[in-house]
Amino acid sequence: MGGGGDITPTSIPSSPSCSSEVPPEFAEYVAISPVCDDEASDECCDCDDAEVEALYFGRRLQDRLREAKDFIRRYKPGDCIEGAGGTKAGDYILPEIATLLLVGPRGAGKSTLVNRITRVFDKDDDPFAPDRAQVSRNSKSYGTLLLWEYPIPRNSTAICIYDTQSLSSNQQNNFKMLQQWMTKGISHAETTTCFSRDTDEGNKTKHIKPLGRQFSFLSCKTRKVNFVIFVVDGVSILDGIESNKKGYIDILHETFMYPFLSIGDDKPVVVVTHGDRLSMLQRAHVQNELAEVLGIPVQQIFDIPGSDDYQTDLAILDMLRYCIQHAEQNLPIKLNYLLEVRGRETLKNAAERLMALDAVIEATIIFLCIMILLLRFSDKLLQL
Ligand SMILES: Nc1nc2c(ncn2[C@@H]2O[C@H](COP(=O)(O)OP(=O)(O)OP(=O)(O)O)[C@@H](O)[C@H]2O)c(=O)[nH]1
Ligand SMILES: [Mg+2]
Repeated sequence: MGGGGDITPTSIPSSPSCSSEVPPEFAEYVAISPVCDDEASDECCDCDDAEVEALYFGRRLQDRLREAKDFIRRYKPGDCIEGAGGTKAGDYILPEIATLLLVGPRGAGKSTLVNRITRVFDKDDDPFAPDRAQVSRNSKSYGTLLLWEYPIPRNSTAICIYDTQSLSSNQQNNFKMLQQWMTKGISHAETTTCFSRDTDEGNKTKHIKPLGRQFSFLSCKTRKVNFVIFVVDGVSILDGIESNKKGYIDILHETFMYPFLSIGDDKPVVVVTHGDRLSMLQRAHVQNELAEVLGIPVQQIFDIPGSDDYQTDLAILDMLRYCIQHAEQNLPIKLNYLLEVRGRETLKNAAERLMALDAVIEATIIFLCIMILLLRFSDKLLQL
């Protein structure tokens, strides 16, 4: 799994003989050992070892998952501020809600990702809750048209993700649209009709405007984007590599490099979706290609398949944690803190200067004393 995930599942289904001790929800990660019989006592030992290993693996995964989920559930803005240089959360301008923005080409899986992220928490809260974001089921549908805020988990007041309309093939429009979102902020149910897809997708724009008006009664808070999640379709990337057609990758590269998408020095996190249509090898290939093209470490790229399993849940939680931690590392510091620090620094500098002056005065006095003593001594010598 990409990013922080380091657990490799076995795809072999578990057998009742060897998985009886393993929590059922982790059965899919359990390695299978041969069934024990009297003639193969050596294999029985292997079976025990494998069982213990599987149990340990399942427990470790369970612990990591619980810890990662708790982190997101308990999080409130300011929690990850490390206090470098003696700073504390109160010294920073904290967002009311940490705001993550999804950016990506058409059909990259942004809305699918919103639903997949939500499901991680719904499993505990409400397993039968319906999906939230509408996915574009086929090429004829318009895709997401409005900026839409989704608290994560559903009832959260600490983290929200914004689903957005897709990037278009017109890079000038993409530039203006993203620059506006990143510099002026974003708000729920906002349309971006001035950057609509009229140039490349004809009269679809007509459908955007009425929708925008429909939701205009909602006056929503404008949020500053705290971190960007760049969503890409792994299958399109692989197609591009294999057919040597660089179009998709070039647009990704150009967009990814827009300076305003970075928060401080941190470029967006990249999520590769593919809906389980790629093999492990192909996924690794796509991840390496992206790391090279975008100039980021593979740890910043999270491979999130469509499958509903615990390892994907962990990748999602790791990705969210990455965003939150990096967002907090770049929060602006309050002016009064700066003034306080500046004031303290100025005082310290003044004190240092005075100390230095003190040393000079001391040296001068000593020098003068020596001179006086020498003069007196020479006086006495002359008198003799
Ligand atoms: N790329 C991708 N598509 C998936 C995945 N899982 C399902 N799909 C299907 O791919 C289509 C596009 O998914 P969406 O999530 O609507 O894509 P989007 O990025 O929100 O697209 P726009 O709203 O048009 O920008 C849908 O038909 C999904 O059902 C996945 O993991 N990756
Ligand atoms: Mg969408």
